[in-house]
Amino acid sequence: MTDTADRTVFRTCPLCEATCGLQIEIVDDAVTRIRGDMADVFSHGFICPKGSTLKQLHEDPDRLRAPLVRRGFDDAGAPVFEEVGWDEAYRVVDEQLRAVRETHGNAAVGMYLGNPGAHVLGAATHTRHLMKALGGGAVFSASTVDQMPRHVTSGYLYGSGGSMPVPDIDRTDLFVCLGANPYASNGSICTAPDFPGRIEAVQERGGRVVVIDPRRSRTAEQADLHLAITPGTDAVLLAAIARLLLEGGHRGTGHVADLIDGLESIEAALAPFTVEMAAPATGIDESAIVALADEIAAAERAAVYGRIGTCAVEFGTLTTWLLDVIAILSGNLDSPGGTMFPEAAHTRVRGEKPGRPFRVGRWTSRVNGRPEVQGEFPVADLPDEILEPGEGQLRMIFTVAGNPVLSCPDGARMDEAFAALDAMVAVDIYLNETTRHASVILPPPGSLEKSHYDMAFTGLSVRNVANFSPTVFENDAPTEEDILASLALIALGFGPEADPNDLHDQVVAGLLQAEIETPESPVAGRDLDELVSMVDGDTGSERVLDAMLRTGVRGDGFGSVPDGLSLAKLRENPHGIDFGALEPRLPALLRTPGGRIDLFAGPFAEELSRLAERVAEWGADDRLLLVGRRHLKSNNSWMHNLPILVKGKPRCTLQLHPDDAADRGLTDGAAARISSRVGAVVAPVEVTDSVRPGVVSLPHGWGHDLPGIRMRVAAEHAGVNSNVLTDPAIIDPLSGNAVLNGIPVEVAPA
Ligand SMILES: Nc1nc2c(c(=O)[nH]1)N[C@H]1C(S)=C(S)[C@@H](COP(=O)(O)OP(=O)(O)OC[C@H]3O[C@@H](n4cnc5c(=O)[nH]c(N)nc54)[C@H](O)[C@@H]3O)O[C@H]1N2
Ligand SMILES: Nc1nc2c(c(=O)[nH]1)N[C@H]1C(S)=C(S)[C@@H](COP(=O)(O)OP(=O)(O)OC[C@H]3O[C@@H](n4cnc5c(=O)[nH]c(N)nc54)[C@H](O)[C@@H]3O)O[C@H]1N2
Ligand code: SF4
Ligand SMILES: [Mo]
Repeated sequence: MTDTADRTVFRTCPLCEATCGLQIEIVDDAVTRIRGDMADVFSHGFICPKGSTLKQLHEDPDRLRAPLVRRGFDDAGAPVFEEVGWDEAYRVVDEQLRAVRETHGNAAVGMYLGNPGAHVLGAATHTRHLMKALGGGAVFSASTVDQMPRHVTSGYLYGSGGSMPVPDIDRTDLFVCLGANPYASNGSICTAPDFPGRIEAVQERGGRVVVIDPRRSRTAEQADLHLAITPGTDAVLLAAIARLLLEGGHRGTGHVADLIDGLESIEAALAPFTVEMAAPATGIDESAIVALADEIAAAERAAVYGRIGTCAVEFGTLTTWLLDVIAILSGNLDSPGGTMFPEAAHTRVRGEKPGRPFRVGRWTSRVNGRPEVQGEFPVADLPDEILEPGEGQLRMIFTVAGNPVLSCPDGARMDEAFAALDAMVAVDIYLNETTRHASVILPPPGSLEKSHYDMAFTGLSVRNVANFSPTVFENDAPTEEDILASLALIALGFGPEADPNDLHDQVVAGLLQAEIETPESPVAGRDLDELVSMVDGDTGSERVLDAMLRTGVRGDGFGSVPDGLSLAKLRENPHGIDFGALEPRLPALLRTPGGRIDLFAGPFAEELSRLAERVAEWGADDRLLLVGRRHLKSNNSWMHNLPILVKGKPRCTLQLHPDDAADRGLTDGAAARISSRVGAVVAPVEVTDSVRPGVVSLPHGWGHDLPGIRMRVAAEHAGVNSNVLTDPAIIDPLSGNAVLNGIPVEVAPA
């Protein structure tokens, strides 16, 4: 603490998946300084330029602090909002929900859940209760513009969509990174604060880093080898590598090899994917493909990792499956330095237990007949579900921490759809491109006004760690979970005045009762009232967290496990607790019916055939292929209102290779019209050889020029919405994930 600070607090940054520890100094109830917490057990002082902006976010005059209710539209058609008290806001929600349900039924009320929901404790503990209370309507989330292929692959292979292997970056000798740029994103489905430092450490200890990306990203610049792949073709590359591994006699090693079924079919399924076929399809030389396969086979420990560029593509699930197949064949799954399964402290204690077969399509979507996946429909279909008339048409949507108008496919039609709703409730901190369509906006407290524990990312982390961040600035407004609980109680018919604490109490009791009834649980057979009376926490979600931690794999079992974990113990350790490097978890983790890993539990053989057929079509289209990119100072669509993050050169530019620019008569800075099957935008050109010829790149999350938003800084740095170009008709059929990369576009002078 500098001598002038009144107090210094430590907390985990909630903005991205890296979970960096922050040291925050406060004078007179204002943040004076934020820097990396040198004592944080995981991040050791690392911080990116966004970490310190929790101060600016907290102080942002545009951040909503009171509910807004729409009272009509002005002459220009922009919504007119009135600031109201919470009682009035809940009363309006109750009235509107009743009206929609009475006229159109429960199925007319849907939900969209956005990304920050995974970064907010109250949303992690309570969103599902709102979902259950709304009961019936279609659910959509940012998962189908992101990682749904990972869930589906894990569901088929390991019996649970939540069992996701992460690269053991700190112990690997070979890090192969496909379609991810951790120097900008700081990592995803791999929580590793200071990811760049961890990559450089691989090289410092004599290991190698290979990046496969159509762009020479910052991560690619750092790599020992960069292979500029044709967008959307990673599945072909990986299939060829898997085929080469099989040819070389690699069929897995150790405890995992003994668990694998389906090896006898895989050779035939991969037969079409010869190196000769893969090279022209991927744009990578035959010799480079063979060398990469050899390198993976020869490495003592190799971690082959893929992210957005491998998920948000037409063969996203197949690509993700192939990543795991390669890990299995090369003996790197569940093995130190390979890809491993983290174990969050709040994980339930259940022992080895076979499960039911993973299934999708238990119900299908109304308009396009798409299968449900993990209880959701593809968000690419959301506009159809709102705009197409008929029984079950969506008339009301609840959004929690989402901005689909900018973040999801066919942005223009998404916007049109939200405008067509009878009612919409947004739990959100800004009046933005999506929430401007809300009839009621309910703002949760800001990041420094709520406590924090990473429910999602402790389960995706390269070390097993836990940390808790108490609220920095107390206030009387409802917490995120209070809002979700109040909405759930309204949806259940208890009315707008119901006490959210009643729901919190029920959630805690329900969770503990399930533990009491589970023989393996550390609290099996205990008395419910006794346990409930012992639960600690100042808020609803803190109480749920304490109950989960104490009954979790490292828990104190409410007194039965000496030195075990609890919320109180996390409070005593403000820099976090490190439980060490990841440990092998197979077969105990498996929830497949036979307790084994069946490579063909899902329709992967059929999908390989479909891929082989599609490869023949590629190349016939000579349009440019659009991919995205992230910048360290952005966070999807919602942090462009902070001056410190948007100052400098405009970043929403179309990157175009010099050859492609010359062909089209485009020069640096010129305005280009980019058009796809579904839409067109105009953006300034940035001529650069960092993109492969034939590939153009435009970042997402921009387009803040829509009328009626209350984000004054963002509006001055509007940029264009790249998702106006995203075609909702093409999705990854196995997961419903949108295709955000490799979109065919025409580019011409504007
Ligand atoms: N600064 C910042 N950090 C973020 C975010 C942010 O918006 N800004 N968003 C967060 C979120 S929600 C997520 S999910 C993560 C995402 O984390 P990452 O996946 O690391 O995100 P990107 O930086 O978009 O990297 C994707 C890379 O894939 C490449 N690519 C595109 N198409 C293909 C392809 O077909 N094949 C291959 N091999 N590569 C391809 C792109 O050129 C790009 O470099 O980042 C998180 N962190
Ligand atoms: N073309 C293209 N499109 C993409 C991607 C891409 O790579 N390319 N990436 C995709 C990915 S990986 C993702 S995850 C999605 C993200 O999709 P979304 O989650 O729908 O979009 P965000 O831009 O993250 O918007 C987050 C919203 O949450 C609000 N918010 C912020 N903090 C809080 C909070 O504490 N509580 C609440 N209740 N609300 C809060 C913000 O105001 C904003 O409205 O975008 C996807 N879109
Ligand atoms: S890397 Fe992510 S978690 Fe770390 S300071 Fe930056 S935004 Fe926060
Ligand atoms: Mo994401």
